[in-house]
Amino acid sequence: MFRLDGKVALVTGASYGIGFAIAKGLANAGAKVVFNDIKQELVDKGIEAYKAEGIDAKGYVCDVTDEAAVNAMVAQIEKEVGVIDILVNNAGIIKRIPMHEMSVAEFRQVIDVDLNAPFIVSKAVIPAMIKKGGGKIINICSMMSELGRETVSAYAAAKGGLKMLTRNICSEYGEFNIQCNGIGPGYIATPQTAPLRETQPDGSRHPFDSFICAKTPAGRWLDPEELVGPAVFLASEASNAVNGHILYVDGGILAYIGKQPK
Ligand code: NAP
Ligand code: GCO
Repeated sequence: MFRLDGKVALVTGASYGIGFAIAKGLANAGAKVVFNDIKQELVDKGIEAYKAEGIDAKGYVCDVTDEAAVNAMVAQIEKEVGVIDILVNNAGIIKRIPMHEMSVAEFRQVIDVDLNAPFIVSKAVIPAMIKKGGGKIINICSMMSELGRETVSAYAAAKGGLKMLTRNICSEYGEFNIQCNGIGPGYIATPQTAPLRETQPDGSRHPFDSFICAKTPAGRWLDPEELVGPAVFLASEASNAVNGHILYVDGGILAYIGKQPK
């Protein structure tokens, strides 16, 4: 029941990072994977990276905030590959700026990519999923779907909204056998979090690096590959009775008060 043979899976923003790891995992479970990125050079690099893993993925250049481009990409995928059975809304950005210093334009940009885009892409794939008799939508949420922290006001607002968009798609389309769930990763070692792990000029660890390890029971950053099992589960028929759920893959961060400083 964890196999995805015969299914078409679209993972947005999946040239690298979490999206790439999840797409690879879905492919290894049998899915035909398609992905998009903003830049052709990244799509090309992504295709090479998938090929190096023995995966024949199809890549499309598309900015997920551009509704016309998304609709055109989905139509092209349906024509060239098939109806999208599994959508992973992964593409996302973050801006780490104190709220009182963040411009409205910067706030809007994060909301656009992290919240409006999952709406746009989900809206584009749902009609064909209904016609086909069902589908799976997986939204990549965050610790910030539950918690706030300094400098990430736009991101937390977007990811909190994405949690509720997930629940609303579940509510509105469950009757059409569409399951919409979220994955809430903890702190994952990817380019997005690289600035939080940089070695300091004096050779010490970034303060945030030490902080997150103290907040994670296992005392470490998580790897993108550790999201693959949860993603395959939520993409497969094994989760047909799971709907509107945010599966936190955080190593226990949300359950833990944090390690007492020595
Ligand atoms: P990442 O390394 O920054 O990768 C993000 C991907 O999204 C990139 O391929 C990026 O492409 C693409 N993207 C950004 N804006 C796009 C747009 N408008 N249209 C199409 N593609 C776009 O981030 P990540 O760490 O893999 O994170 C992936 C997702 O997981 C995000 O939603 C993030 O919020 C979420 N997340 C990350 C963590 C973590 O600790 N890393 C934890 C929880 C949740 P470009 O390079 O062309 O911009
Ligand atoms: C940050 C991090 C986090 C992670 C992730 C945690 O600056 O706090 O980037 O936001 O990306 O979302 O779940």
